[in-house]
Amino acid sequence: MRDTGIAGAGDKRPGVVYRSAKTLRERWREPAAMGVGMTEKAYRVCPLCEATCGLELTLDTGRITAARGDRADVFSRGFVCPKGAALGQLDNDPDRIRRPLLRTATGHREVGWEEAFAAVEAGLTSVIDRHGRQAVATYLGNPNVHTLAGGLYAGALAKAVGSTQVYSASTVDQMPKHVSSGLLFGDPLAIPVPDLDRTDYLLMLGANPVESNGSLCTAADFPGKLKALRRRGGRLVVVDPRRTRTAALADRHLPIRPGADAYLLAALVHTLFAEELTAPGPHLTGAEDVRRLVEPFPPEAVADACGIPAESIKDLARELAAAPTAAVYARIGTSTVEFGTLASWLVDVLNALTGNLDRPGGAMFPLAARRRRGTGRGRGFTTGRWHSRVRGLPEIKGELPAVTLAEEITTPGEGQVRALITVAGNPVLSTPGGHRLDEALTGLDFMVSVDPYLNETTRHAHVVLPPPPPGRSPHFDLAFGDLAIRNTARWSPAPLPPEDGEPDECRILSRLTMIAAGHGAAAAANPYALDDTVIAGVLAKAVADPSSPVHGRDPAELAAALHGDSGSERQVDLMLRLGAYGDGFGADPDGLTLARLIAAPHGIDLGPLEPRLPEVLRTPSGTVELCPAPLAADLDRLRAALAERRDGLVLVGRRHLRSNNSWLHNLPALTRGSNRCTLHVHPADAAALGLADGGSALVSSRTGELTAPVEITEDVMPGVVSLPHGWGHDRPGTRLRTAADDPGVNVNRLTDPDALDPLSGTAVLNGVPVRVRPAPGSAPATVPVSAVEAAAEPALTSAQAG
Ligand SMILES: Nc1nc2c(c(=O)[nH]1)N[C@H]1C(S)=C(S)[C@@H](COP(=O)(O)OP(=O)(O)OC[C@H]3O[C@@H](n4cnc5c(=O)[nH]c(N)nc54)[C@H](O)[C@@H]3O)O[C@H]1N2
Ligand SMILES: Nc1nc2c(c(=O)[nH]1)N[C@H]1C(S)=C(S)[C@@H](COP(=O)(O)OP(=O)(O)OC[C@H]3O[C@@H](n4cnc5c(=O)[nH]c(N)nc54)[C@H](O)[C@@H]3O)O[C@H]1N2
Ligand code: SF4
Ligand SMILES: [Mo]
Repeated sequence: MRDTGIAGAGDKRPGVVYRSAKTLRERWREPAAMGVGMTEKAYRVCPLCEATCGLELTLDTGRITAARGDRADVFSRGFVCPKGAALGQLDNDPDRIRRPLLRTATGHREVGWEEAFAAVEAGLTSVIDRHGRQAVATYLGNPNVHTLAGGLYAGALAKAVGSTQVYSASTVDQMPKHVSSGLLFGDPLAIPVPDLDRTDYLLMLGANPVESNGSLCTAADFPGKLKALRRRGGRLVVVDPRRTRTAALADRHLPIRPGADAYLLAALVHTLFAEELTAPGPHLTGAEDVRRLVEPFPPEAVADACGIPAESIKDLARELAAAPTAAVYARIGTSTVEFGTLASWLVDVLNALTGNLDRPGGAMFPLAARRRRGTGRGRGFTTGRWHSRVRGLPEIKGELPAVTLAEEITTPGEGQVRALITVAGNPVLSTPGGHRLDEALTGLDFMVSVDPYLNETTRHAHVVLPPPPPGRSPHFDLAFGDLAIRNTARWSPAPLPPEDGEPDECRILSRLTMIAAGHGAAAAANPYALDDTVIAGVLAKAVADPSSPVHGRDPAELAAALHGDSGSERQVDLMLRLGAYGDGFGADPDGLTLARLIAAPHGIDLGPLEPRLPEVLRTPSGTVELCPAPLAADLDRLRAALAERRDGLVLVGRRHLRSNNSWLHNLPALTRGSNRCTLHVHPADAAALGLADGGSALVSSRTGELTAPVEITEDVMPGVVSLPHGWGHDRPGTRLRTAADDPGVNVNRLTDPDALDPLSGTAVLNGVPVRVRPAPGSAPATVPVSAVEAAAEPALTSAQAG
């Protein structure tokens, strides 16, 4: 057994009271005692997107029968979208897996939990014994940031496996922002967010929060906040190749050639310097170096690449500098591109140079309830501590790029991946070359997935461990407090009790972690051994830290004082009590504890964002290091690319309010109307290519091809076509009956696993060169798709009003 530092079975900590399952259950009304028609209300934060709306759930006979916005919620004040309103349908989806599945020659069959965990132990042990730990890869999908279990245990699981083969959805998403923040501020998690409620000017690039409800900027009712900004006389400028619903709300929409944001942003910085419009705040070094580095990017030099006139770029820079307060905010469309890290960095360079970094109305650092204030200095941030085996790609934040997973499985040799653990991920649909990964997964010796659906990825798993639905899971946002535009804290108890014998996801992941660490299934004897080890580790550090409110105290006594029926609850209590607003175990008797949060079902408001410089920094210099060497060097690549001709057709993505990546297509409430996997084409391109609205197009790229229905629309700029991701639900062996009715196609057949932003390992999902022509035999439709949709569109107003 490898020493992972995780306590063994039966190793209960002195002084900790382990309550029985019976006491746990007593916290809910016995479902049998609740007659039909007798309803109850419960409050739970929605786990479906980053907006983290508080929901008011109606419970009837042990089920969620309705969900609406909780008007008393301190953060979301009643906002809800159609996805949150469908939470009951998600909980009750008949296709949701309720018992563990074991793969057999004829398909998956249900087994008990003990048998499933024993199969996991046997499968992992067999691979590790034969090929070593390096042969086991872990892929952590997006919902891990939306579950308490993911936040508490997913990282521990990957560590316990003891392999560098760790992957996550971050490298098809926000990794460029982590790298840029790591280099600028010394902390990859220190991400400034636009102070939406107070800003006078918002420049938004590559984001469509009216559909996505916002990302790396947690704000419930993002659309309402954009409208409020304009009502109070502020301005909104949206940069996007598509005229999105967000762009429609803006004062100005600037269509940009996909992938060109780094040029635009560099030219804005150039203009600020050229016209002496900079006004940087304190705690900042490197501004002069930035001035020198952006010299090759005057607006005139980049206008063609961006498709935006030089004069418009200059005007934009002047407006930004003149606004009393302003924030630049950018998301997916600037992140999953060739120059994603450069663009992410230049966004904050603009915020800093205009004096808007860390001031009210600008771009500010949230202070989550679980965080402590920092010291203002640290070791900084590095990448490339190790490299991927096949392609030699650098490690970033402990991970390898998701684009390389398939070849790590299929390429023979020392260290070849033979086993895979997936938690809350569907990389077959969500990563470039997903069809190759689909094929690669068939060659694994062992695969286990923690997931409630048998989908395109999990259908390959030898064991599927299904977590209970949101209605039966407690919730605390461990991730989004760091990104929220207002500091709040909310604890959601599980609205409904677990089904008999069903472990919650915290138990599933902690047990998987123990098994991966080599403790064997016997570790189940003490379900909270992992929590106790984590708690003991945190307390040992805290009591030794002179700046901690518990400095010098007895860790065993502190552990015994923690509140909670489960290890996960005690971990949250610990974070809250040691956090910036915490009671410090008595040091501040009015401070935050889990017990206080439980007593406040609509949450506790901790106030608007406050300036945090320099305390938030962890750079060696103790300043915002505006011009980090890796970014300075990458500007050469940007300059070289400026000389390239780029006039072919390119593909971008899009999101729909009623989708959520790959996994909500099975809910009837969300899949009607305009939520369809169609190829958006501008009328001029359609005419040139001979495409008809409602007909089919054959779309091909360097790596694959597919056929998709055509939707002609002026909402996409000429030269650009758009397909949403997360579709392609036509694979055998899945159990997604509603989704299979209208499966769509997997756009990630077209995206290229070889194309990535080198600084962050992030895939290029936008600006993908494609060829498009009418599909052979495609008969042009007589009725335009848009007309069919207008007729079928369900009314959303009641669900959205909250
Ligand atoms: N072409 C293209 N590709 C993209 C994108 C794009 O814009 N364009 N966007 C990218 C982005 S931003 C992201 S985040 C990724 C997402 O990539 P992934 O995270 O790989 O995929 P998801 O579709 O989010 O899959 C989520 C999985 O979690 C499961 N799940 C849901 N709830 C729970 C739960 O409570 N517990 C557990 N254990 N599992 C749960 C679902 O059943 C599903 O299998 O896709 C990326 N892929
Ligand atoms: N309804 C819904 N909500 C979601 C999700 C979902 O799938 N559906 N997914 C969630 C996840 S995991 C995430 S990460 C967030 C993402 O949240 P957002 O970043 O807001 O995502 P999108 O709505 O895809 O908006 C990206 C925009 O970038 C534009 N774009 C594409 N290429 C470029 C480019 O080169 N430059 C510029 N300037 N723009 C470009 C696209 O046209 C699109 O409008 O949404 C989350 N919320
Ligand atoms: S915007 Fe919708 S999906 Fe997102 S948290 Fe709110 S209700 Fe849930
Ligand atoms: Mo994402």
